Amino acid sequence: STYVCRIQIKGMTCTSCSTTVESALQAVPGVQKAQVALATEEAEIRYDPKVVSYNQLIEAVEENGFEAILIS
Ligand code: 9UX
Repeated sequence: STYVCRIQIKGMTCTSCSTTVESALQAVPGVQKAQVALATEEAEIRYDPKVVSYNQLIEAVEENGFEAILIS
């Protein structure tokens, strides 16, 4: 199955930041697709909720030094 969630990410200041976060999210088992937009400070993530929870997605962002807030 697939859920889609959006996360607000604080602290990204360059495209290297957003690429780091995007790669980290894509590396989490259960994530099918992750797109991070620097301009809007948002990530859109498609994931299998049987494999990964959105709390784990937030942890993956915060492990890289950014603040993550679930928005939908
Ligand atoms: Mo860009 Mo982000 O030089 O922590 S990688 S500011």
